[in-house]
Amino acid sequence: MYYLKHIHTAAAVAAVALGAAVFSSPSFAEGDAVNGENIFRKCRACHQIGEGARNGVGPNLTGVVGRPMGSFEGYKYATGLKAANEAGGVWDEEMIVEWLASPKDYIRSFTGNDKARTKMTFRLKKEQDRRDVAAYLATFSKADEASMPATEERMTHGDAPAGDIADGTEAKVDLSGYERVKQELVMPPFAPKHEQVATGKPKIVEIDFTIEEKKIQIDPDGTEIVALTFNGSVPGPMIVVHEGDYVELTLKNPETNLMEHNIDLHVATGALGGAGITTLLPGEEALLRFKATKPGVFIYHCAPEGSMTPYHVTHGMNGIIMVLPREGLKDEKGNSLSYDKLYYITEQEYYVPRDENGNFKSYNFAGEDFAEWVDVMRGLIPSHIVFNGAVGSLVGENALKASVGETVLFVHSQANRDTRPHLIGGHGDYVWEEGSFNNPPMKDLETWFIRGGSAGAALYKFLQPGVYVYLNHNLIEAVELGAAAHVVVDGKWDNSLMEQVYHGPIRN
Ligand code: HEC
Ligand SMILES: [Cu+2]
Repeated sequence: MYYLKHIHTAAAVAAVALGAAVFSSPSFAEGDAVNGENIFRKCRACHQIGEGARNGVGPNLTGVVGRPMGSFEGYKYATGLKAANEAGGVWDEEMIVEWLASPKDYIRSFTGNDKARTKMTFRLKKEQDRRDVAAYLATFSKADEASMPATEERMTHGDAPAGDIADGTEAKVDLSGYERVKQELVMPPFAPKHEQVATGKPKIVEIDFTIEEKKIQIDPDGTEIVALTFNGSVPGPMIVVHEGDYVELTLKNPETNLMEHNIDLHVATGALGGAGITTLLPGEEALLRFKATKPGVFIYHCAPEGSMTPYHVTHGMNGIIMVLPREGLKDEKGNSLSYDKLYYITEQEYYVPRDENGNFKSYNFAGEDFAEWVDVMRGLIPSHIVFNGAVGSLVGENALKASVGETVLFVHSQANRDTRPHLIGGHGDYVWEEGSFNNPPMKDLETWFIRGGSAGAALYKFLQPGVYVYLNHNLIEAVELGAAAHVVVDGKWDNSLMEQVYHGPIRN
């Protein structure tokens, strides 16, 4: 067999050299593994194959020809391949040729279920390409390596068994007394309209999130990534509710997307913060209701499974929900605190892969950078560390604004790494470093610490006009990588706080 394949390959090479006329007939006799290797480059965005291959967006394809469908250990298949597996389906070359024409149609006709779903949306139009790539896959299925041992996969959020959620015996919640309100979400760095002190009884607050996979520019040099976003922005919109409210979050993953997504809200209790019951394939929607029981600022983020979790978070899928105490914010003695403005800053890092010349690479669809991004990510050296999605997103025209005498609440998160906000020329008058409004705020801080995977809040009353820099006081991360914003403050200068008494040549 190996010998024959060799001959075939040599013939193909010769044919190509002769102008490929031989292959223009539509007989599609046999796939050409050499050409198939070329075509497999299109699959590499999502699949690895051969020695040391891991699961990526799609399962490890080593040994897939002759392997039961939907069976690679550690990979979470969608319903279609799971059903095919239970039905005893085993991949052969011919089946893969058909699968690649349209995975969705194939799996629906294979299982006889027109609701069966697959996560693979990619198609190969040309039949010869499909035959060639199937032949290439078959070269990894020699008898002795037909079943490769599964690579060890770490367990994170989305992997855990969603087990005991709702078996139908639990008491129904009585929501009859609750008023419903829809929150009009706004783009960061702004917060939606809200009361600081709640009036009336707890409500049901409806939130609509649509997941968008889209290209965004992340620095002034034109570097782009295919970001993964809640509602199209990095970070996702800020949600604001009060303690005791219910949040009803509708999460949509449109058919036009390529990847699976969900949401884990650190404020929510149970089911992996909601991730366990909101995982959505393209074309699906979920409605999650949870009670906001703890006042504070909390992050939310996407958490699909394994390496996908940090991959999605570092592609933009994170944001903040603020749960205000019903009576509003309080100082350490229980006196009320309020703010004139709220700015919502989410810090996040990117790990953009580089080409052989050291330039940032660009990609065209969600997930295409998966394998390379994960490699950079594992080195723990971000290419960018930014506020609100891009280097310079909060400077110049988009600088934050305030006036002397105004009190501003800065809400800041980092879903993945530690950070240390600092306001150059100002302070944190009241700081809830760990984000919980049930704890008394710390007072008069120079720099505060936001732990990776959390949000914090700092209240400051501006006393002098001018341009303030609000940054991550790891100055390398701020100046070299991007984590800095400007606050432009107008008003009258106060000489009692500071005065330039002299500036000029040295006087003796
Ligand atoms: C954009 C990502 C993506 C691309 C590109 C892609 N696939 Fe897939 N593939 C997937 C995903 C995701 C699955 C798992 C599908 C599921 O669970 O429904 C999958 C499943 C498969 C399976 C079934 C494996 C099994 O264990 O049952 C085969 C075979 C396959 N792909 C072959 C290919 C080939 C060959 C190419 C290139 C021509 C390709 N795929 C391109 C994402 C992709
Ligand atoms: Cu996601």
